[in-house]
Amino acid sequence: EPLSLDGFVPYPAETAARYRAAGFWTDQTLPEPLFATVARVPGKTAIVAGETSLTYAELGDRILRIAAGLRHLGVGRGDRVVVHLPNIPEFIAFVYAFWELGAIPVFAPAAHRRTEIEHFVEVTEARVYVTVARHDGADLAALAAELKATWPSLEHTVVLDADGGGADLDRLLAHDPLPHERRSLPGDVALLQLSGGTTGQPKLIPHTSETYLHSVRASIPLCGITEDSVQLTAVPLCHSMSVRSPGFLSVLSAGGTVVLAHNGSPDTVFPLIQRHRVTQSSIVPPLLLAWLNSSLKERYDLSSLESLHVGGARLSIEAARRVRPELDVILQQGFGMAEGLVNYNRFDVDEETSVRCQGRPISPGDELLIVDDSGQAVPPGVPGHLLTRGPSTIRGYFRNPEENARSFTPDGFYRTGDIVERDENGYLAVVGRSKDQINRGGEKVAPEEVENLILGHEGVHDVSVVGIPDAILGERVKAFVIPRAEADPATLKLAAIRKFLRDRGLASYKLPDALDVVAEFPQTAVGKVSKRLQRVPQN
Ligand code: J2J
Repeated sequence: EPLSLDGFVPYPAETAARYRAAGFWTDQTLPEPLFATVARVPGKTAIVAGETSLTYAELGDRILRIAAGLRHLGVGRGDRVVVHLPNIPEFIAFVYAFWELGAIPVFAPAAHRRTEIEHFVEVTEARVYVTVARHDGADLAALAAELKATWPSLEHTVVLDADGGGADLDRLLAHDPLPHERRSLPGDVALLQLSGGTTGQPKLIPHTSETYLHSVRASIPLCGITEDSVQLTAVPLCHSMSVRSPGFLSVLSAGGTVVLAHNGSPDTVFPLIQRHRVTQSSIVPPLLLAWLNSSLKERYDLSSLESLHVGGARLSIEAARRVRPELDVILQQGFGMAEGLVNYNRFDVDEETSVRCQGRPISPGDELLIVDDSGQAVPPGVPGHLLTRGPSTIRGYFRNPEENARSFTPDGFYRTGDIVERDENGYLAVVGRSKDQINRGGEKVAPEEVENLILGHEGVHDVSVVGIPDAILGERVKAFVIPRAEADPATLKLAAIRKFLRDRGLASYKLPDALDVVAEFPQTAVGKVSKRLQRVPQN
């Protein structure tokens, strides 16, 4: 009866039994908390986006109509589908419709382009691709047509208007709603999220209803989510922070309201906070800085805001200190990862902990190891590599045995690649990183992926991509290029390389922000490229 899906690394049977006995994993599938809310408070507002607003009854009806339409197309339990949508209500409606059917959505960031999406379709053998006709200047309708013509598994594409809606949606909504019932099991893989990425291609993270809802249930009280919560979603909906930390899954199960914004800039979100009396938002540090530094702060009534969850990248202590005096809200730092583990500062921590630390695990089932280079546990106050295992954390990436051998220990601990320091009370501070990854304001860039594409340029002999310090983003992307002797220098300018990568269908946040053409790379003692030296600002 459990779904068998090749490429999913299961939990050992005795571990699964223990998580169920402890109540970490419950007998619930992802759509069930939402439909309980629909039954409880049908007339309450579930989602607001622009001038659109949906009550719980309307949202439930839409989900079940879309589900009926998708089932008519043959979509069912275990089918992989790619959801590639910006922050519009259809994102939420479609993922719930797929969950209702037991299908497995891949949460593809709207910023992704052909290179990334094609990889997801290929690896997952996706049967459906849902997108908008245009996004940020890109013709995604054309991409949908191209993918459908190229990949035999891809039977259906659903192309919405840029702001949602359109004929493809109307066709689905014309169906009578399916009855809401269980069509999958709590232990089935229910979604595939993207890992931050350190390798040539983005890795897929398989969560079940059990692993995911455990994180949701723990987040609700720790983030103060109730029926009165009005949550603003200003970072991409596909991000863990928007889905489950505490995210729309928490708010919709509590009976609150989710307000969607296309971006997080003050001129977009401050009017929304004032108008909808927003109480909570989960944001990345660059957005927080923009809010703190905006003169619009005084022009809008932001007094409804109670707490801000800030995570995804390092927040400076100086910025953290400004939050309470300047915005009059509780700053709740968090340190999570799509692979599973989430840490939050509790609301009642002292001021120093709230600005210096990024939280402690949200589940008593989370196991943390903090070790030195030789694998020995380090005492409190000493930085070490963080490894973790627990009821929300995966045991392996989807269909990626080579990466799993590197990223997971034989007894199932995930090597986070983060260097952390734990204090006497168990609170963590993220102090560094051992993985080759760039954290561009919370958006993760795998240097290897960008390097591989640049190596395809005819004028390039070798390339190294690193993160360099940036006052707002924390880091930005820099490429060092060694040209071929015969290369035309004009083709190696920053703008030319960015266009080259864009033409290859790479998401724009991964494009180099800076580029140096050099004769050679600095070397380490053992003759490898020293990315550490390349990160040092040149002037
Ligand atoms: C420094 N680095 C941080 C922080 C994340 C919930 C769920 C997921 C994420 C997330 C999240 C950091 N300071 N406060 O933030 O609150 C870096 C680490 C980590 C990686 C995971 C949340 N918070 N990071 O960010 O899968 O390097 O998930 O391993 O996108 O982000 O990135 P991601």
